[in-house]
Amino acid sequence: MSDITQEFDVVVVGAGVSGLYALHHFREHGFRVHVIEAGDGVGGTWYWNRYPGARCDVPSMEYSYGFSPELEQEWEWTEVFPAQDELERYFNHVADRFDLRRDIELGTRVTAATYDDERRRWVVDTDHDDRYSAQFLVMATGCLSAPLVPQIPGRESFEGISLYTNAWPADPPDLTGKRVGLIGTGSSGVQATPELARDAAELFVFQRTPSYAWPAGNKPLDPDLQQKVKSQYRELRAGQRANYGGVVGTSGAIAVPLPRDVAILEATPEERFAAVDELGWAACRAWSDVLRDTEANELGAELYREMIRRVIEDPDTAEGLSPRDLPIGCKRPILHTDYYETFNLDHVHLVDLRRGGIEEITPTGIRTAQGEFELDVIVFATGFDAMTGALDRIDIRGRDGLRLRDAWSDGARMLLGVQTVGFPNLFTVTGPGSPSVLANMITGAEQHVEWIGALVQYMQEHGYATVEPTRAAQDAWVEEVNRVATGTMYTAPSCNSWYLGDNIPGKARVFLPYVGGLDTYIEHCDRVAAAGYEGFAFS
Ligand code: N01
Repeated sequence: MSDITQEFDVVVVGAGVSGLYALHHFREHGFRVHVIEAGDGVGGTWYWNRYPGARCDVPSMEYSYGFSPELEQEWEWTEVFPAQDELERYFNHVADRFDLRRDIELGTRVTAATYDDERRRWVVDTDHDDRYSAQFLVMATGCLSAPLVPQIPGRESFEGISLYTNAWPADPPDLTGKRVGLIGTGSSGVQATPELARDAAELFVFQRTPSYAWPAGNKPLDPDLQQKVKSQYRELRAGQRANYGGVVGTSGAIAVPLPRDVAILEATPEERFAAVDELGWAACRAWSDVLRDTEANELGAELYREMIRRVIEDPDTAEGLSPRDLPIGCKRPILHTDYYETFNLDHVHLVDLRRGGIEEITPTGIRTAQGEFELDVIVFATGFDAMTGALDRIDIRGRDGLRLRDAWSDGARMLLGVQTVGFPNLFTVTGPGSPSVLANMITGAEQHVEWIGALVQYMQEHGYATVEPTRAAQDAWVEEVNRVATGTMYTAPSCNSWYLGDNIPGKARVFLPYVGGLDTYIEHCDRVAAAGYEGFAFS
């Protein structure tokens, strides 16, 4: 191996939500920490995904760090659901406030990480030809950070402007008066649609699978409410960790209320449609059985489609936007502002690809089986190689040269989403097998970083140099992750999603996040720690 440029205690990969806190936390505990970040700025998701309309679906007062009461008090949020620019400012403020920048290397990509068994340290290579060594490697690489570029024939032949929601330029081109095509109607495409429609002369939304999306009800944050929440932050933070999704529901911001204690299978058609009159978009989920039973789910979906028919003026467009053959709850609910209403504008057109798919991208637009669309701009909102993609793209080699990619060829296997067998002292924050994308990411990331920090401290106290899971404990946790996912709509046969790796050709179909709830997950973690990190082997 060539020469090591610098030695650290901890190398952290990524300066997003998790990486920033990992740096702060480990540094506070006396470690020499170095963070490597591919972007030219901090904030991770909120640095890259700066497409128009990008907004968080967790209330701002909850989608914020809880580790510093001073930070909580001094930062002023402006909206119930924070937009990308506000979040980017927040993470930059955190970086300055806690003097984090001096240990962050921006604009640098980690290319490889190799475990040196003799020295019991990780060797980390970057695309700047640096080679660092560290006892601990923390992969704070994010769950949705490896962009998926769709393999549509002719993509590179397009002579207009190609834009990607997950790598939106800081200085974007003016779309005023342009003919814009948007491919993808997941969260990113749904959020971007109304904003793109604002500027474009014509907007064509190419939809392969319609989404289930609910109005966010976003609004300016009431200053009195902000003060009230600030006075109760300790209880709020405790409540988040004792909550299934890590969201207590401040600011009146519950767009998708919890179900009532009534089964839709027992309701008459009149009662079902009366719920639409009363609850609008929330009606479809307002029943105790909709997320548990596929027949009930289909009745709920019909109420959702009824809302589409009520909002969308053109019946053909309404039918095109209507999800069929996939259950409500197959993915985390999408929150939007005016998505459906946008399709009532004369210059906005749905291209329902179920009626004829994309055949190729040409120099002048998109050719589908339904005809050709002349475009000046194509926006790709086509998603990510989720959960494992960012790790896969680094050549990670553990004990005996084992490649992480090979170890996970049949699906990611981790203990509690923090460690995997064969990769000592390598930790992931919100990795596969943790609640991650199914809960408040900041709450989850803080809990993970603190739990990993306590584990490392335990090692120091006991004179251990390395830690990794036992195979038996890892297998048992993977089984538990599968057990709680079975029977949910997330794993219904008709649900194809990135949670299962379905969007990546050849990726093993394995449900990646832990769906048992952040609260239950934290109980598991606490139990393991209290039992001397049961299931982890030290040397
Ligand atoms: O990506 P996606 P995303 N031809 O994978 C379509 C989080 N997030 O960036 O469904 C045509 O969900 C694809 O079609 P299909 C959130 O967790 C949160 O939107 O595969 N279409 C789909 O419609 C979310 O789940 C927020 O049939 C193609 C779309 O592209 C996750 O990020 C905001 C195609 C991809 O949807 C990912 O969301 C944004 C092709 N070749 C993101 N390839 C918040 O609100 C793909 N598609 C917090």
